[in-house]
Amino acid sequence: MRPGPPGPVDDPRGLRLVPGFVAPAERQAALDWLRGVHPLWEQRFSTVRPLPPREEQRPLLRPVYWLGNWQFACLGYYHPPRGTAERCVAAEPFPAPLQAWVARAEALVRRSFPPAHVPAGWRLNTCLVNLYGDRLLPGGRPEDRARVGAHRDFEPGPVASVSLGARALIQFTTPRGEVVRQQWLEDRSLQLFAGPTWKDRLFHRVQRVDRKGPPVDVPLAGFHTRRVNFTFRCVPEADVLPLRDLGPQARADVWGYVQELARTSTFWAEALAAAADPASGQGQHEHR
Ligand SMILES: O=C(O)CCC(=O)C(=O)O
Repeated sequence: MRPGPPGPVDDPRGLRLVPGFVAPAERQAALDWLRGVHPLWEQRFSTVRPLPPREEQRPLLRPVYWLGNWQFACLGYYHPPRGTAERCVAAEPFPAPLQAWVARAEALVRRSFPPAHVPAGWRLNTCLVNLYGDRLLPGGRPEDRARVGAHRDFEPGPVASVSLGARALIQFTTPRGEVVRQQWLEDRSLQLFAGPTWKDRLFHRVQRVDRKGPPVDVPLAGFHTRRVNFTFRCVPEADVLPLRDLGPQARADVWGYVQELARTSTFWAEALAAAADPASGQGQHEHR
């Protein structure tokens, strides 16, 4: 495969780009919702146990927010077949504007791709909200953080990715790093990818995000956002645990983050209270 031109792509083997998928009023409603939550700037590894060999602690490139279940970086993300236990912590449900996208995206997936690409029980029950932009260094100098390295998404079945704000250049690459397709993800677009070629064999990465584009007004301390991406995936329900059911190690790893979330989220405040309740027999960990 050779690099393709930027622009709409329809490949029945598992790639579909839908410009204008999000209506302007939905865009506004999604950004209004985002302004009311508290994205986290996670550390890549646990802050309460030794680092893995040859790794250095580092913050993620960007603030994130998860819905459906939260895959804390320090728990190692969802990575079947072996990395499924204690990776996904039950999180807030999707707000109304995102529910509407999910219903339409699921229907489009079933219309666009072969049934073999859609596992039994597949539904988009998980969303990673990525904020792309500049970290503001002391003195206000911006440091561009708007990229994602090459990776695969390991959740089973198709992935649906909604973009708001400045356009991003996404590239699909072979395991050896050759670019086989690149395309711009514009404001209000949807990208679907699925199947053995586009989702399972190829990697994808965000190479850069334009400096100019339709603004996304999401005020965050120390960060200037110019693009928001909502990546919807499917995690089997059996692999999603309420906070209170995490074992002591995983609970200690995420406790500080959950305390931070609980300051502005009723869902997380209740999860924290349920997990900290001595009647649950698990006690409380204060460590951050
Ligand atoms: O921002 C994007 O368009 C892609 C995000 C992504 O690759 C991911 O969240 O796994």
